[in-house]
Amino acid sequence: MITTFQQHISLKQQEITSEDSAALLKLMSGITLAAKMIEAKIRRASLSGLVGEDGGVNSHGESQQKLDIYANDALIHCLGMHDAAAVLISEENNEPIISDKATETSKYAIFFDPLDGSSNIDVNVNVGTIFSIYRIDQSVEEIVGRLTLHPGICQVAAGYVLYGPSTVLAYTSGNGVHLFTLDPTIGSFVLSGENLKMPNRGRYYSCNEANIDEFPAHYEAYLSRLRTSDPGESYSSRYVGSLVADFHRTLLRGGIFLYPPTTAHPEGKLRLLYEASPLAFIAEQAGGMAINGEQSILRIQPTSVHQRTPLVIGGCSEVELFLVHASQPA
Ligand code: AHM
Ligand code: MG
Repeated sequence: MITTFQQHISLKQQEITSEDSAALLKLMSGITLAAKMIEAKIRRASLSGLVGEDGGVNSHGESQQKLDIYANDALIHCLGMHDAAAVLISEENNEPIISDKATETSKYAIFFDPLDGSSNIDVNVNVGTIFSIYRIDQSVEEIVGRLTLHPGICQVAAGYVLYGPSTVLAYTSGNGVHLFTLDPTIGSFVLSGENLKMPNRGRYYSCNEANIDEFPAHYEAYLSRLRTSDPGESYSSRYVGSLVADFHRTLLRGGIFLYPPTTAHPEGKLRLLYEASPLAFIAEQAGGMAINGEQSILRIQPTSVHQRTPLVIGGCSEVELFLVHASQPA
């Protein structure tokens, strides 16, 4: 018989504190409902006028697609239906949003990238939703003053939804990584993989090599070594340009994904709190590693909600090999 996502979280309740488990059930029910709404809109986007830009810009000055706006509204609505969320932090909003139903007992901050992979939205290529949940110890008034940020190691749960040929949800609350596939015939995310393990080594490296002249020298040298690996250990490249899709392949097949600093983005392009950290939590729970080129992503103390970071993530041996090459003179 099947196990749904909600059943799986309930069954795992004894592994986390009861307070966290009750709140996580509410939060995850909000996220899965929003994911199903987003999934349905993506499937029909080109038939219902939901393609193209909306005309607005997001917190990074990037133009917003209509589906970015829809996905953001869906998540804010669905996460705001319960009192578990105190504050919502989205890529699409400059400032943290106090949840509609927040009370003094609301103890969670949810960071999310509503629809990751903007350049792929209009061309029917995989996109995703990334989320990260923290327990916070601030009143609503204090949050309005300034939300206290914690390193990724403090995440209570994290995951992503990948809208691909099938829609899958990967999730961790610190007890392994579990995978659920949306069964459209019953409208539920159904367990399709438990305790996933990222292969230590893989055959693929994944990065936007069009930017290679802008990468720091040690990234160039490392990529050059991958390209000239011995036969039998040689790599192929794969790059979708949607972080969720590139990471999902890396989780299942192994290998390494890199988004180095570039001239255009000297701090890296990806966002620490709602892109790199949740995927780092998943990677580490699956036996992989994630660094900013030097230190563990999960140990970085954030200084702002939309902070960017370089990202090197993948199988343990792959990331360790990167570190060895990075420490050698070019
Ligand atoms: P987005 O959140 O606006 O979609 O930007 C993040 C995306 C990632 O999904 C992907 O890894 C990266 O940007 C691709 O960037 P580039 O086109 O520079 O390779
Ligand atoms: Mg993104």
